[in-house]
Amino acid sequence: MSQSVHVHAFCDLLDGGGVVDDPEQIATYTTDQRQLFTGSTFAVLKPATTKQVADIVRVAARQSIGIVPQGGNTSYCGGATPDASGRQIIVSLERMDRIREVDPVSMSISVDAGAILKNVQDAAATAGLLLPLSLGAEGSCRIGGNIGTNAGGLSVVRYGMTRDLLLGIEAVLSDGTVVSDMRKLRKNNTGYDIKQCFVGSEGTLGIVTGAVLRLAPLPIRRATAWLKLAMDAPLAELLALVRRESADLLTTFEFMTARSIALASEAMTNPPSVRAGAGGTVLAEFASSSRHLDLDGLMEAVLAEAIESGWIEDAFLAQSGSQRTAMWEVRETIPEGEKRRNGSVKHDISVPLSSIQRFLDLAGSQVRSYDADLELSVYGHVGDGNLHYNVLVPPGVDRIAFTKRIESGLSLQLYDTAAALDGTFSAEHGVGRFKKHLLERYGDVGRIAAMRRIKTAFDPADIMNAGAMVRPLGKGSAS
Ligand code: FAD
Ligand code: 2HG
Ligand code: ZN
Repeated sequence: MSQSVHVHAFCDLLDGGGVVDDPEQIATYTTDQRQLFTGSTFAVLKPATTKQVADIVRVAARQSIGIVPQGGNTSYCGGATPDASGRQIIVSLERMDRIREVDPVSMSISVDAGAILKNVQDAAATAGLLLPLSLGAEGSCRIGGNIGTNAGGLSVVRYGMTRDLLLGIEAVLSDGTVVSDMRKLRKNNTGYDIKQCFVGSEGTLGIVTGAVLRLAPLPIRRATAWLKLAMDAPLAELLALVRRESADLLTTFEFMTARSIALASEAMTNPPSVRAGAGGTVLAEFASSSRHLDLDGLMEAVLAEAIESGWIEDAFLAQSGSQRTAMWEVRETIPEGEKRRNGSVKHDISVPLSSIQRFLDLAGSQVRSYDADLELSVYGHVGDGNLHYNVLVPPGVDRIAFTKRIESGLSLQLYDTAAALDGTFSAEHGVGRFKKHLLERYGDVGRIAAMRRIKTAFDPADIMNAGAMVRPLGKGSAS
């Protein structure tokens, strides 16, 4: 069947604006966030209802057309990008962006999967509640994509990943069946927890169309501090001290090296004058919904103890909202700083907290012996054992060729080190198309077999995001 016949079949299902087949408009959807790969498609479909999603899936399945679900296209592993065959359509959820309900008593929010994360945060805040999922891309990523990648971000140390916030789901399976489980229940032991199958599934099992998310009391007080670390400060011990002595009011514990801070500062119009210590910096924040807690006093006491222990050289407590914003801006501008310099080869690793220091030591030696001229930007959510151990692409060098060279050499050494320390090659960014070989290299054989069985059960014909993460049984190797 010709492509124009396919397009007509979808036009019959969707109203005007629901089918994009103009090549120029399509182009904005077919390149991945890091601009490492451009795929091909004959149409981007933008359903407005769950029924339209189900209709699309039925037509696509009948005609053996693959589907790539897309949210904000901010993910880092190429999972939202179609392959080069031209036989996959993109289903963008961007028109399904309604906040369906905020329930302040149950402390939950029900949304369409295409809702932008920031809009969901704002809707919760209007009701005096917090959606405790926060990441640099929150102005453009969408809830379906957050579920698809099990997004982490900046407050996982207190509230967990997307997985921990998901109460209910609505999703369309590969034959058009709608799973309707938009429940607010904290407790519901009535069989397999189907919603969790979709978390981190990267569009390979079905299309998420709605979600119910857990909310928390909205913090009204925060204490934000910039900790200048002493050389070789023991990060895990420092974190344990801060958590214990703050009665676990810690919401953020972000590590940044001086190089990452300098990159962010170069990209900022008004960079703050704060500097890193000899061992880097930790941005730590306490948050509380109570008017009765003196968070600044608590932070000062904790910092004094950390200075006493010799783990930090000095610390600054933000004295105003604008000082706090400036500290946060440094952290959140690091990815942009890397991009402006010519990008980075990203290593989103995590190891058990007890091995963070060991990873930093071993990885540092590996980089030095691989090429002493390489520059690093190392930072991340160290409170969760997650580091962005990024190798900077030298200015003037071909970014894609450099990325390929590093990824086929040094990257594997770094991932081997993470694996030897019982860690992972992808802490929060997923597998997508770019890290499939790593799943095969490091994944437990039994776990991959179980993943393939799940994929086969949900999507035997491999309609849903074929080529990303994992294949069904009977379709060659795991990926
Ligand atoms: P997309 O990129 O559109 O899709 C991601 C995957 O989910 C794809 O496989 C896609 O097929 C699938 N998918 C999308 N929508 C659906 C759906 N409705 N149903 C089923 N599958 C679907 N990530 C973090 O975890 N932590 C961070 O701190 C973080 N910071 C970032 C900072 C910046 C500046 C940028 C650019 C990215 C950052 N990311 C971070 C990565 C990215 O924002 C997250 O992975 C995010 O969850 C992706 O959401 P999205 O809507 O853009 O998804
Ligand atoms: C962050 O923590 C994101 O800012 C981006 O996960 C990480 O760009 C990166 O390497
Ligand atoms: Zn991150």
